[in-house]
Amino acid sequence: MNASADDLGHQLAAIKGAKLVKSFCYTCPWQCPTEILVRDGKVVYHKGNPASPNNIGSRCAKGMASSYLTRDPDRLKYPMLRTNPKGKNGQFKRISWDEAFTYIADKLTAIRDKWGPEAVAYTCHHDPNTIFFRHLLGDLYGSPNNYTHTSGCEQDRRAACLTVFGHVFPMHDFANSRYVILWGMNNLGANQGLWESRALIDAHKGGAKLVVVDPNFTETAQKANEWIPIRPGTDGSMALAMCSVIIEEELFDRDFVSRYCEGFDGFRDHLREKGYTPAWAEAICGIPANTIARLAREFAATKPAMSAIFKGSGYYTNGADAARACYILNALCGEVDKPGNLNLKDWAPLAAPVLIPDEAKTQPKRPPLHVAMGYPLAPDLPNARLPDAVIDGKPYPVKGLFVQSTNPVMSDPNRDRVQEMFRHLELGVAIEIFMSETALECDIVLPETSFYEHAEIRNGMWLGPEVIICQPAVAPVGEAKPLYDIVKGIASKLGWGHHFPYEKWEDWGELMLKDIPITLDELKERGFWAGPVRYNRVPEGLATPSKKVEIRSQAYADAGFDPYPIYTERSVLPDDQFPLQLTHSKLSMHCNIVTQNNPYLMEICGENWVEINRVDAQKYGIQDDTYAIVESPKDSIRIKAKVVEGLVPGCVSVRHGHGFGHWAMGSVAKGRGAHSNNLMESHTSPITGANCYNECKVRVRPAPN
Ligand SMILES: Nc1nc2c(c(=O)[nH]1)N[C@H]1C(S)=C(S)[C@@H](COP(=O)(O)OP(=O)(O)OC[C@H]3O[C@@H](n4cnc5c(=O)[nH]c(N)nc54)[C@H](O)[C@@H]3O)O[C@H]1N2
Ligand SMILES: Nc1nc2c(c(=O)[nH]1)N[C@H]1C(S)=C(S)[C@@H](COP(=O)(O)OP(=O)(O)OC[C@H]3O[C@@H](n4cnc5c(=O)[nH]c(N)nc54)[C@H](O)[C@@H]3O)O[C@H]1N2
Ligand code: SF4
Ligand SMILES: [Mo]
Repeated sequence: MNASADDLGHQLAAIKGAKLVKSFCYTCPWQCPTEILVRDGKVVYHKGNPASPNNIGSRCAKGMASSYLTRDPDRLKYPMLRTNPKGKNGQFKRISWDEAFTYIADKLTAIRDKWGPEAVAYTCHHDPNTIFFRHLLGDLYGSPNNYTHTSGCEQDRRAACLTVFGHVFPMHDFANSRYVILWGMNNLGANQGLWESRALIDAHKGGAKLVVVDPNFTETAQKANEWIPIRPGTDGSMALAMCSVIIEEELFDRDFVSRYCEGFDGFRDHLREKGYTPAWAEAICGIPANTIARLAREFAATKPAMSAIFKGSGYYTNGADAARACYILNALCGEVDKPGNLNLKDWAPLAAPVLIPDEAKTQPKRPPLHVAMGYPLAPDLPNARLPDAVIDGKPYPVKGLFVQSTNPVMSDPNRDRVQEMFRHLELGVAIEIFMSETALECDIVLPETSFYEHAEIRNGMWLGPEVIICQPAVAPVGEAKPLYDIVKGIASKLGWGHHFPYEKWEDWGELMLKDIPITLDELKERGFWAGPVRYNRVPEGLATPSKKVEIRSQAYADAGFDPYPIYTERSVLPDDQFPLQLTHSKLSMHCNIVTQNNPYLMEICGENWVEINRVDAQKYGIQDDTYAIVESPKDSIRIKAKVVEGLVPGCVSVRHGHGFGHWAMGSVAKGRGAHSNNLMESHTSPITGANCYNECKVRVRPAPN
């Protein structure tokens, strides 16, 4: 802990005559602990919490610009009810919260009576306080369909990590690593934890080798020792070939694989039978066989090492096994959960904020949607298949949908189909801070408070177990309510109000901390609780079915897939008509589609763009910094083009975040940039149900003036 830096917050508060509130940022999902200075009900300053090991006082530009949320005139202020028929852009009238709760409760009752509780689903991205909805819709109402957004994000990696290591979200102990391979992970552009970005830079400066496998010369690739410009959707071939080199040249950790891994011998035979050699992979991924073999040897010889993946290869239908192969590389070399490896972090044992007795719970009669849809290995709802349930009743009808902090009309593939989905609902509820494109498709829109206005207690995303707290720093905008009060309001109308007995947030806050060695008052004062960082959990037994690292997965076999990772070709390949592969990446100055109404960030980055290699640009007549038409068999967009050297020829990369012309979120965002998610169809990974945004072929031409 840095005591003098910690005092700075208090000193500043004293100077400014302000109140200091320890909280966290939720502009992106990595939740940096913060210190907010408030005077006369306004945020006058905010910074990272320097005592927290999570971000060590750092914040990024997106976080620093975020307090604009508390004064953005475009924020939703009142509950709104739709007044015009669906199929058109929604028109809404202001209603009271009481009317909103009654409306939702009546619809929920009608849907349950006619279709059963399984016909209501809940999805969110950021999951602030979602746990309250799980108690209401899951425990009491009886819907098994309480989901987050993972199929749009790291679904393949998550499924792979659960399968191989029995862990849902590993941390990256870059600080102690000597050799890091990042497969399509751009930590220095699309930051994940800021402590991870720092540790990656420090380790690299200290001599650790950094290899970035990515079709794009990303911010992280630019800092790396080696950039491996892989062809899109082919990582599985390269990773499997590296596994083969490590096994055939006997570079693996014999003791580790024999003690702690399931299926090593079978994997060796599998690689031989399939012929997964570097020469075979070269023809697929475009990386020379001797480079693949050299990287495999270096990786096996350097300790500690880490092969890490997030979602770079996850936007293709073959991404699931690519992620498994990337993780198995670690297992072969005995590089699991030791210092410098992927860390199978401990979670803080937070308790439930409300206590629902078993006799009050309703058991669903149908399996959760992802299982009924045929994706038993999916860690989360296959979002691109949700329209099938709503529009076509497959695998069973869904009639009610809550979307909280998620904007699937903008974020899921095939916008047409997502919009169509909302038009078939009997109850569409958006819980939002803006009148988003998705909110415009709903029946009822509820204004939620932002993370500056409500409380939350949750696990942090740091190496050790960590509890972080968000505290209300300023008054809600308009009549916006926190989720815990929205849930309580709906529950009361359904006769379940007594299960949500809290009068103030501290009442449930105390309950959540019952197994954590810190009181609520101490947590409010410090802003976080951090437990010890642990390593070497493999010998204790993992949370996989065999308790071992699973190179061979029986769960895969049971679901009808190969128990070992295989390479299959992705689904949509460029052709004469549409010769380019569409790929996506994030913008460093924005987070997804959350920040485009922020005038400070828009001044730095006012629109998104498509990157194209110089060779392709010349071929198709595209000039740097001019507008181009990117066209797929399904739709086309007009977007600013950037001509670059560092992108694998034959593909284009759209920076995701802006667009949809009449973008609904607010006056600053409106009409700026282009939205690419209607270019693709609703492709889904057959194993994990991941959204496959990059299964799309396109052509480009200069845009007419
Ligand atoms: N600044 C900023 N930070 C963010 C976000 C943001 O929008 N902006 N979003 C947050 C969120 S929700 C997330 S999930 C994370 C995302 O963090 P990252 O996953 O690191 O971010 P992306 O830019 O989506 O990176 C995907 C990369 O995969 C590459 N890629 C595409 N196809 C392939 C392939 O076939 N193989 C390989 N190896 N690479 C491929 C792309 O070129 C791109 O560089 O960032 C978080 N942080
Ligand atoms: N083409 C393409 N598509 C992508 C991606 C890509 O790289 N390319 N990235 C994918 C990834 S990694 C992800 S994670 C998903 C994310 O997609 P989504 O699940 O849609 O999540 P976000 O984009 O983070 O935010 C969605 C909404 O949350 C609202 N919001 C922000 N803060 C709050 C709050 O405190 N409360 C409430 N109620 N609402 C709030 C914002 O107004 C916004 O409308 O998109 C995916 N879609
Ligand atoms: S990394 Fe994410 S949570 Fe941290 S300051 Fe930036 S936007 Fe906020
Ligand atoms: Mo994400």
